[in-house]
Amino acid sequence: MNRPLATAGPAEPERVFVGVGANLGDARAAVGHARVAVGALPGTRVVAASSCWRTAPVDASGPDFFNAVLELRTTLAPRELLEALLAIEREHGRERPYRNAPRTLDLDLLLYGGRCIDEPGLVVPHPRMHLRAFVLDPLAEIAPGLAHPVLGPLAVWRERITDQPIERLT
Ligand code: PH2
Ligand code: MG
Ligand code: MG
Repeated sequence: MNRPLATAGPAEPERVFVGVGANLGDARAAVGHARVAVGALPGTRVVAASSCWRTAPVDASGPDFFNAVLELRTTLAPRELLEALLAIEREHGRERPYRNAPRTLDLDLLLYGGRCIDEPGLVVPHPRMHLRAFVLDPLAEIAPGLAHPVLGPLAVWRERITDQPIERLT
């Protein structure tokens, strides 16, 4: 009997959200380039992109960040998509000298449909997404009313955050 490969993607495209961040080099340009690069991945379309937001570092040092969120439809499996995002980061010169170091580009898999995944190197939903205004505000722009598959409506989590300066750029 033919069994599907463990790496096989979904037959129908999944609704996926990816967080984009950068605070090193031409960080604002990198956020725009990321949208193009993600949209060029096989089996993948960017169906919505938030504004670019300027945000103060959270649990990190260095310059302010530029952040955005992309909504995709993709037939890439979660692990395939993760590897592809890491490859785009590397193409943008991403280095990891220490945890939360300033970076030329960070692409985080936030939500993959309603799935919960907890594997080495691949945790979805992103474990801190509900605690970060730099994720929740861009996400609410393109997907108002969205609920986390375990933690519920994300707007409720956003209301609890009062100490993370963030500004939408036009
Ligand atoms: N990413 C982090 C840690 N802190 N702070 C802001 N403002 N934006 C980020 O993208 C960010 C952060 C870890 O990836
Ligand atoms: Mg990150
Ligand atoms: Mg990351």
